Amino acid sequence: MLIKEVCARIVKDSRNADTIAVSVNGAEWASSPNGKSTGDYETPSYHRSLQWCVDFLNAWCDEISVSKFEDLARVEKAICKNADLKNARAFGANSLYAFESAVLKALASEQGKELWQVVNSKNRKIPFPVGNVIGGGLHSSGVADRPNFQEFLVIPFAKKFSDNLKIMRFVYAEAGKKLNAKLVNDEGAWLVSSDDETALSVLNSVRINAEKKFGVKIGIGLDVASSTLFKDNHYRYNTHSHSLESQFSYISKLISEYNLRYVEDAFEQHDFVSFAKLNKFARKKCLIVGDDLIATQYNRLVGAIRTNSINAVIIKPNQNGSLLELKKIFDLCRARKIKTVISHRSGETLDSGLADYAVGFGADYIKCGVATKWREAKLNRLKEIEKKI
Ligand code: 2PG
Ligand code: MG
Repeated sequence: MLIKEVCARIVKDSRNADTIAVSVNGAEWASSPNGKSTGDYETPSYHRSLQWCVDFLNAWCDEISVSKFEDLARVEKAICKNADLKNARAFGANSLYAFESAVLKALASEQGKELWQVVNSKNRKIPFPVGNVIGGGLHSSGVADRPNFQEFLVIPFAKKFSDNLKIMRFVYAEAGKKLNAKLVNDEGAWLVSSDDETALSVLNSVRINAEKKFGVKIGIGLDVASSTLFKDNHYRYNTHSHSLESQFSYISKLISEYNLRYVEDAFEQHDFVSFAKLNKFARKKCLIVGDDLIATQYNRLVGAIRTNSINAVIIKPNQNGSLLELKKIFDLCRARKIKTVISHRSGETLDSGLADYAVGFGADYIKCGVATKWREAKLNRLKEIEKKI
C-alpha cells in the first residue's frame, strides 16, 4: 500500500474535549483519547499544538509504501524528516498514535484483514476485562463526599470473553442497585457518595453473589491513582492523611481483608521503593500494577523490572504514541513475566481500535470500563473478534 492521502481533523471526546482523528487513503478514521489523571512521564499529546499537528498531516505529501506492521518505521522516519524532529514521539503521543493507527486501518482494509491481524495474525488470546464499577477521585468531580480511590474494579475469569462481559455487567448493575446510584462518572462508573471501604465492601458482596450465580472466579481491585492524592509527602484522603509508611500498611491491609487481585498506582509516580515493598508483600497473589509510575515508557518499565517494583503494567497507546514502541513494551513484559493491561483513557472516542491492539499485541487484560457507548465500542469489538477467532 502507498500512503497517498492523509486527512486529519479535530473531534470531541466523551468529555467534549478536543482531540485528533486521522484517516489514510479514505479508510476508517482513527482517533486518540485524552486522560485526566495524567502522569508526569507521559509523552506530550501534541508537538506545538493540536491544530499544528492537524495542519501538518493535512499537508502530508510523502508517498510511503507500507505492507506490514514493521513498516511503521518508515512512517516515523518521514515524520522526523518533515517536521524536523529527533524522534517520532516528539510529534506528540495523540497525533502519532492516531496517524499510525490510521495507517494500519488503511493497510487492513487494503489487505482484506482485520486490524488486529495486521499487528500479529498469530495471536489468538482474548484478554480478561478489568471493569470500572464504582468511581471516585478525579474522574468523579462534582460529588463532594465521593470515594478517594479513582476506580473500584471487577475482573471475571471465565474462559470466554462473552461470559466475562455478562458477569461484569451483572456486577455493575447489582452494585448500582445496592448503592442506589443513578448517575455515572467520566468513565461510566457509578457516581456515589460513599467512603472507600463502604464502596469496597459493597463490591465485594456483589462479587461473592456473582461467583455463586455464575460459578466463575471473580476478582476485585482498585486504581488508587495515588499521585492525585499525594501532597507535601502525604496521601491526603477526605477525612485523614497517610504518611509513606501508613499508606503501605493501609493498602496491604485492604489487599488481605478484601482478597484484592489487582491494585493500580498504590503509591505516587516516583516511588519505585514502596511499589517494590508491596510487590514483595503481594507474593504474586495480587497484581501490583504501575500506571503513572511507568506512563507507557520503555525506560521506566526497564527501571521497574530492575527494582522488582511491579508484576503488571498499564499500557495506554496515547501515553506513548509509537505503536512500534508499544510492541517493544509488550515483548519485554512477556520475556520478564510482567502482566500487561492495555487501557482506555477517561476521555474516550468511539474508536474501537484498542480492542484490536489488545488482541494483536497479546495483552493479558484490557481495562476499558463497563458502561456507556465509548466503553461498549471496545467491549463489543472484542466480542466480535472472539466470534471470528
Ligand atoms: C487511569 C486512567 C484510565 P486517565 O488512571 O488508569 O482509567 O485515567 O485516562 O484519566 O489518565
Ligand atoms: Mg490509573
